[in-house]
Amino acid sequence: MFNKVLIANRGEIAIRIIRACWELGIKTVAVYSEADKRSLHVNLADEAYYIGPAPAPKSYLNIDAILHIAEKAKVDAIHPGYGFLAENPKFARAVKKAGFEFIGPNPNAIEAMGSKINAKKIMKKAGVPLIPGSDKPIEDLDEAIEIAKSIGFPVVVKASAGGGGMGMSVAYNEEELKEVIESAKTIAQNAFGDPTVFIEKYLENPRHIEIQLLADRHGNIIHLGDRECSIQRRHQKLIEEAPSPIMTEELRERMGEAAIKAGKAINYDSAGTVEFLYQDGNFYFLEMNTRIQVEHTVTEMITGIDIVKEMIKIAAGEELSYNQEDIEFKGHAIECRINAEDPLNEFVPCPGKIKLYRSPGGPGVRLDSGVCGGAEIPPYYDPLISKLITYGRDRKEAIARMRRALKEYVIVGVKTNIPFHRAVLEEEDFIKGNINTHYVENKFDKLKDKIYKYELEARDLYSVLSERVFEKSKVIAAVSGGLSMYISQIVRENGEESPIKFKENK
Ligand code: MV4
Repeated sequence: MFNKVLIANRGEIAIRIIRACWELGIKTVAVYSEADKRSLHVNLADEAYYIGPAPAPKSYLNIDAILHIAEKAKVDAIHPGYGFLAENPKFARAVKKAGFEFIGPNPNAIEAMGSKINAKKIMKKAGVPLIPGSDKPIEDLDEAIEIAKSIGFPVVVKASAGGGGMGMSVAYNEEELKEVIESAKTIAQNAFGDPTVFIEKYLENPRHIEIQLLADRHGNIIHLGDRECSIQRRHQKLIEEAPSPIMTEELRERMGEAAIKAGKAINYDSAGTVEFLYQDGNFYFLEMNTRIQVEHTVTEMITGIDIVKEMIKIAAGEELSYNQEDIEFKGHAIECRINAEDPLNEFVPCPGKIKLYRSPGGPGVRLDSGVCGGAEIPPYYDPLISKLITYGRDRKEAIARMRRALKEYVIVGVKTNIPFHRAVLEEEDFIKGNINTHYVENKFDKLKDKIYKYELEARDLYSVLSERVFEKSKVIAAVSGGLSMYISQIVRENGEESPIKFKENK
């Protein structure tokens, strides 16, 4: 096993990896940018080294700077986390070339899944179900029209170098297809430096369901079941759960088998995820993520397996210590991504200083947080503050615990999407499990009022907790928002006479 690991990432995932290392008796090395000098991951790690200015290209994407620290700190391996350099085959190769182990899959597997056309070709050969369409680049318009007619409109034109939703446009007829192809090529060239596009049947109301894989470097591969990831906005996932509300044992077996075929086809050898679109009883390969994912937590809760520890053990050359029959799925888990953003203002990021922080806890609650009170959410990176995960014996209990935990969670100083989550967790179709990838856009008008109500409650808390203003109207607003506990507590601390009478709770 490794003696020391460098974590080439920041925030909650850096902390998640530190925790896995500590449990395995491994020392940890953090790296940080100018913006993260006082971040929690730096504070927690056994050692921490500055790698450059705040913008990611100068720090967390700076391969030379990271390898220089790896040498200086004498680490054995590097974990890339997610985002940044996690799916960059050049980085994985450079890490190995410099003599360190890369805690992730072999670089060829990363590279093979980087091109979406190439991924489709491999999966077709492996017998993984694909969305009808071309597995070749679109050369000219006539060819595209021919394919579109044979699979039927609507169709979608996608960038081969894309992924995660970038460079996708839908056409409902021939005229639209003409316009879309040229613009898709231009967008693909500008965004990825590669104008290659391909065409697929457009599924109008799919669910996004993915399968977690674990594969070792000895040819063993298993799946850890499914996750439902349909609650997203502009390709940013907001809520994930395991299992999917529509999952049956039979469907999980079929999807798991398809995912294992996908993994075997590229000699996969780490934790990875195969994404599927599901519609009308059928599922289709979408893409494969060759990294640890944000939402791995919900799978950990229902399987009892520590996926990050497994990744590290696999990279150290260990064999998987269980096979498929040993994997049991128990209960239900939900994850809410807590972001510093303003849901009522187009979800714009809201970086800033957290003035007051109170984390939820209690039965069935897990909080993977990158912050503590006084922390700064920098404007340079994604605005994820933490991941709140609840577990229950069934979905109903997981939802009840999430609603309760969101109510306990206090973050003062930056706007957060907690009010959004509270609104969704009370919405009828979400509760019924009636969701697809369009849920947030379709339901937003219905959710607005409730988001606003919970924002007001949060705002009252702000005035009560941080300013300690006891203007009568504010206190009454706060009390009506259910905050009398805080007020009475602060009033007592300040030795002041409360402007209103509190009921004695006996
Ligand atoms: C699709 C699709 C419908 N039909 N492909 C978006 C992310 C990118 N990797 C693939 N995506 C989609 N591909 C066909 N043929 C709908 C989406 C899609 C989506 C997929 C997963 C999760 C959220 C999504 C949101 C919008 C569109």
